Amino acid sequence: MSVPRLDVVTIFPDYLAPLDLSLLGKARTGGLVDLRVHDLRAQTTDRHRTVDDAPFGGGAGMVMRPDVWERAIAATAVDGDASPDERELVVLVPTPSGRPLTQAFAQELADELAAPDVRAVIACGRYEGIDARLVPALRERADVRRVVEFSLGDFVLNGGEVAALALLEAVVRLLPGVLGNPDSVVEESFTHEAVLEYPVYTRPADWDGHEVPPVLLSGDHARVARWRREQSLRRTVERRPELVARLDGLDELDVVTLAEAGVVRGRHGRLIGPVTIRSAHEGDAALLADLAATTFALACPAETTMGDIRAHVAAHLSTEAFARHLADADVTIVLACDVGDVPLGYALVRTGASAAADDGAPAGAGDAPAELSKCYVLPRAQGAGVARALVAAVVERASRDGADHLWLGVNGRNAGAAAFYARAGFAVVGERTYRVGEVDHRDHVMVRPLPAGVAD
Ligand code: JB8
Repeated sequence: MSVPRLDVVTIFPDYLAPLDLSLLGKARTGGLVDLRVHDLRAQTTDRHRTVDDAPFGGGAGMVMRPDVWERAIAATAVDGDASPDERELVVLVPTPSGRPLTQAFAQELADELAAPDVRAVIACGRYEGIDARLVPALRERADVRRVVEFSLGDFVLNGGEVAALALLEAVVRLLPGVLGNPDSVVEESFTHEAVLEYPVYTRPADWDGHEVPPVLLSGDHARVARWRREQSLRRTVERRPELVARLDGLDELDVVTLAEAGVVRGRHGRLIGPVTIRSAHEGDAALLADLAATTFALACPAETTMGDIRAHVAAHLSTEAFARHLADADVTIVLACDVGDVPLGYALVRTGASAAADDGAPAGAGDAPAELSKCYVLPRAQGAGVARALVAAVVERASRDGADHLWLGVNGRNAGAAAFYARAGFAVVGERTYRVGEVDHRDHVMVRPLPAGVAD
């Protein structure tokens, strides 16, 4: 019977001494894993045992030689054993430019290594890294199954040894028979879905006045489970908001917990948030043109032709048009973005003379108009309060700029949008014509008063 096998090649074998300790040490002495460490320099051929050389093209530091590395990786198969190890190789190369190490990848490797025909070699570089020809050359070898360059995260180590230790610890504990209690694996962060773990406590219940949350002393298992779930979700929103969009299998209580933490569901059930509202800046013209073309097309009545939509987009929603808006002191654009700064919607408001001069500006609504010229949200983020947040941001900015009322035109066929604006405090005061390409559309004109602005 073959035992899962992993070899580490390094110029600092002593760096991997911790592999003798704790769970990994026990797994090795218990025969659950065959873990071997090799000195790269054993494969050098010169008197000085050289593993590196100067970089072609110049620059700081030294680069590891590919020939020594290839010999060292191949030599792991004939490491003092009676017969060479014929298993296919998964070569793992720690590098800051590799793909981030995840629980899913650790599990994939553990599954692969539990099979009898695969083994792994971890190639720990130092200096400026290994000659870039090594990885593609390894991929061409018949005994190499795959090569994965991986990273622990967005920080830089002095070499791959610590990353190798981390990977080994993550993988070996998942190998069959290594952990006494496989339940503890199943319950952990990242195993099923990407939520962070809840906080844990032990005795004393009152430690110098620092008390354990009372629910944990209640003995009510359902309440304890609920509280832990809430803590997991809240932590995830706060510390790893980028994981939130991937959550699924949420129950109603989860949805309430998330809403309290600022995360809501969009119309298609996607989780949205935390959404940030920011003023658009000069660099956003192209992004705005993209967003505007998509949202405008989707907001047109169904019979609007592609030709008319294209003509309107080219004339009014180009990158150049948005660049002009962004440079115009009378125009304010606010963007709603998700945690990755990916735009979800935008609003454009005009103040000053151009807001009063626009076709359709209502008479008699006040002295200082602001026009909500555009307010659009991508379908996937609709129903999540994003438009409400955009209107609130526009109201705040227009009042600060001294406007006393906000008006807009909304397509007469778009009852949903008109109802939304009614909920946001707008009332219909008239009609106007709005030309899209070659076609005149009837718009409702709506107005709402603005609160007196707070001058800064
Ligand atoms: C030279 O930060 B790291 C890392 C850094 C390294 C090498 C390998 C990995 C080799 N510097 O993951």
